[in-house]
Amino acid sequence: IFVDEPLLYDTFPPDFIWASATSAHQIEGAWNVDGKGPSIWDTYTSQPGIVAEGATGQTACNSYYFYQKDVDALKSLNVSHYRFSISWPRVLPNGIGQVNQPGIDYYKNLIAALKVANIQPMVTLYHWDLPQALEDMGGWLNASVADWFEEYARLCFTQFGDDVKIWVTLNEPWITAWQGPKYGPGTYTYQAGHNLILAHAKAYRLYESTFKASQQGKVGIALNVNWFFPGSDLIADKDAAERALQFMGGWFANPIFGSGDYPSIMKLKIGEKSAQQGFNQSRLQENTAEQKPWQKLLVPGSADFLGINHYTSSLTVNQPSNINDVSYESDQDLYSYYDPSWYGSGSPWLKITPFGLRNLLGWLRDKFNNPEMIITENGCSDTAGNLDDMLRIYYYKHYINNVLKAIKTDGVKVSGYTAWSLMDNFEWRAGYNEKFGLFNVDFSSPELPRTAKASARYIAQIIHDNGFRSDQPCNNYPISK
Ligand code: PNW
Repeated sequence: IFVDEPLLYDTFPPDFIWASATSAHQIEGAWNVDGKGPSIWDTYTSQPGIVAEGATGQTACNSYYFYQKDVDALKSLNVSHYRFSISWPRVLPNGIGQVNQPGIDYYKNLIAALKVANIQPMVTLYHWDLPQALEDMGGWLNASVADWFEEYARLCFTQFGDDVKIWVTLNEPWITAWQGPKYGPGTYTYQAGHNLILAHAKAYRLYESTFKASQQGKVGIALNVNWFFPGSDLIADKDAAERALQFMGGWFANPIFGSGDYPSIMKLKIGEKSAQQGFNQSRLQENTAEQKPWQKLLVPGSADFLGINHYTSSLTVNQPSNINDVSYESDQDLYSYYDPSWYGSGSPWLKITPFGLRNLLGWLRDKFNNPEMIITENGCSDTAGNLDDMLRIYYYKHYINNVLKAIKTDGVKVSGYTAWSLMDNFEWRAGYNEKFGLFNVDFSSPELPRTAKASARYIAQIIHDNGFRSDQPCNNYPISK
């Protein structure tokens, strides 16, 4: 299972979506100009000792001013789409209420520049930069957050919906609920998850009722799901790998794309543990009266496509945890690790396991009735940012080929692929040390020039060919200026 089969030389379906991606906080800079309100990441990075080397997103790639450079870079990739995100506090400085016109203008200008380049926008509403004003009111734990998000979504659909035909409501709610601002062990995590699902569903239903007929777009959500191989052939370890998938992907996918409820294994595990731990109801908060309306009406079927952010795999074994440890991790009773033979990357959590993506796509096809899927992120980091990035070419070659096999051999409905990222950028807590770009950004120069890496040329060729030609060696993308 750890060895790649030979490459499949074939093409993707016609009209396949080819994209590259960024997010607002990771590239825009201009964090406090033209009326933008602060986001939780502006606050977070201003505290010492949080982000590597005290890095911030205050300037980043300065795309607020240099967006034309981004469009030029995208053009050279031959992409049909650009996945970017809107900064909620740039258009609504307080999260709700007063609209910031310069923020609206910025995204209108970006969309206009894309139009000139014949590139379609694929727009994420929320890529982690919550307005600080909303965080001050409890953020994703406040029961009103779904209504705040709906108001923000309404503004974006109204302002940009004539030009945007693919919307992603939330990027990786799993991160927001669990890893982002740690909302507390094992209870707040699920409460935030619950509110995130509601927020997504409200935005979807708003689009469906008010905008879809005239704007004719699609609305989905981007879930990050790793692949988990069983660490052995023992039934207990196979069950543990399945459990890991359900806790990571099923948590959000099952309410939206599946039964409408949380995965039964989550209900069972969290329910049992909560009882043993003395809680008077499950920390997952399922089956409460207040939850019923969304289960029945709002959430099931609230997406036109399933966005998948996928990077890596791990091996998983069953491992009962200490019952006194109240946490999302411990609820799963498992242990995950990496096979030492897997190639690494610039990020400790990212091992190069292209075969995992094909397994994951098959699993999602089976669990969620073969939904339309778009790979909304896939990519690889290094720390050097070198232009002759053979590792990234290897990564893209094999991951994209596994997507092709999933479509052509396994009958999975994948309608698009998005490379993360267009350019080196602010990689959250890793600062500028972990570089995912197809384009290098020289952060020491005030002009922040974007320079194509070899992988940019490789991807441009794949997109040009709409797949893999047999006469296409992977070492044929020299650095030329
Ligand atoms: C994504 N995992 O997060 C984010 O959407 C991007 O903003 C980010 O720059 C990119 O990955 C690279 O880190 C991830 O658990 C979160 O494997 C979690 C995982 C992968 C990616």
